[in-house]
Amino acid sequence: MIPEIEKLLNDQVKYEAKASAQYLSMASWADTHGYNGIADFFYKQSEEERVHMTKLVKFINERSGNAVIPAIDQPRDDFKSLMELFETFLESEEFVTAKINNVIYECLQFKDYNVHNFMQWYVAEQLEEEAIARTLLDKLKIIGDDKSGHYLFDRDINTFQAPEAVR
Ligand code: OFO
Repeated sequence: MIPEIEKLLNDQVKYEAKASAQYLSMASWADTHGYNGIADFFYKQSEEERVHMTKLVKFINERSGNAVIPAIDQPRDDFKSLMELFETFLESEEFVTAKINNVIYECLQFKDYNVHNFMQWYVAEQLEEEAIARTLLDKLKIIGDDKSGHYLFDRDINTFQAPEAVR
């Protein structure tokens, strides 16, 4: 495996692991604030990011590279509001998308079409995750400080889907 690409993929393992830990922390925050639907949503997101990470670990090793399992800093758990929670979600997804785009850019520079092809799955996944994060944030902006709106948002969050255009 091209060393520069291996390094970028290992960095990506770290970003996926960080996202998984961050979403677990967000699920826990929601659980302790009475938002059980939101907690379930983030427990699921956390699992998904762990799958993204594991897929990379296996791919690196299968391509005769060496996957490095990273140490992870303690994630944030100091959210002041649902809005802040979901802004953090969108920021995290945008960050991961930028990193994935960079891996793809470098694959083209190094003519590593195999990794380029592998990374397309992540591109599609990010498109959907960013869309759902934006949709949820838009709904929260409409709801504002309305407590019964928050109640319904929590009740219905696991039925929301990404817009059809990205599915
Ligand atoms: Fe949504 O972060 Fe993984 O790819």
